Amino acid sequence: DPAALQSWKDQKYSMFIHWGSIYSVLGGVWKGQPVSRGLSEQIQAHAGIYSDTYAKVAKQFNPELWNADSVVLLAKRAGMRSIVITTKHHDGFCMFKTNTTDFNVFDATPFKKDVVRDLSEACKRHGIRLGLYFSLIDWRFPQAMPISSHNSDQVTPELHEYNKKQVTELLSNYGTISELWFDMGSQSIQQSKELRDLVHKLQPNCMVSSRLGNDMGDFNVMGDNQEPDYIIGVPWQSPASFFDETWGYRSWQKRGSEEDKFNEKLTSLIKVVSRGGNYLLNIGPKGDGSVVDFEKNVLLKIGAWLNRNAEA
Ligand code: FUL
Repeated sequence: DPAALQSWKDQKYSMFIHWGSIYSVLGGVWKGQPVSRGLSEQIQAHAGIYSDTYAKVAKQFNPELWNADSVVLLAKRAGMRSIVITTKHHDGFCMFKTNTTDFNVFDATPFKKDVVRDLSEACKRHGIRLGLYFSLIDWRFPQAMPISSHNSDQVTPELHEYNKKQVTELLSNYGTISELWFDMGSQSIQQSKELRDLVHKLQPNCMVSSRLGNDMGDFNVMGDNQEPDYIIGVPWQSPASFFDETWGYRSWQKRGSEEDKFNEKLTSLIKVVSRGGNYLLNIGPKGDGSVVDFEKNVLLKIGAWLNRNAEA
């Protein structure tokens, strides 16, 4: 639908949130040691953690500092027009209440809340759109390929059916969803087509990311932290992390100066938006639900700059 596409393009600048009940609690540390290999949201693969051991960490997840309203207000103050949150990352842990598995934030943590519901309601209250990240890889699923760090496992027929059930829940239970941010798994043409059709059947205006594979997306996602040097014709997006090394919270990340990061990210934002893209800038909240101060401060600086330079 051209109107849906245009309003997606008009967003220009959005917040990405990588938050998981297990990897955000670990924060890039395993057995007291920093895990420097790989992205921290993928610590299970990079530190070689067995599934049952990994799953137990969910018992520690009780984020008393999580406040969906203040996250949404931060996005708004930063000048962002939508939020995309991880509903399920490669570790397979669901940040929503699902009938498909107990490996979810409602059933497997002391928090006992549906994070996607919580955020969707806050988004509605404050009038900002919500999109959902959904990994097509699932290291937890019994018939999936074993855990690997290369991120391109073949999606088995069983996993595909399971993913479809979860996508159906996500597009039925949380109101209007602006984009379904599928992340890479190796899908057959038929699998990609079925997922795309399912999304459009449930929510015709929901935009599908190109990482669904087989050219079935409604918009093109660049590589992580990649910004094209030229103007491209199709709707596109640059997903950006604060630091190349991670999207999920990493407690020992060296962050440097907020001013430098502000300049770097503002430059990227301008470059992407002036070329017609959507800049999707990530935050990685901690396991206790709080937003990292460094990230918050940089976002607020960008928001203040945008306000000062807004068209009259
Ligand atoms: C990648 C994932 O493998 C990363 O963990 C992260 O979610 C990034 C946005 O997309 O493909």
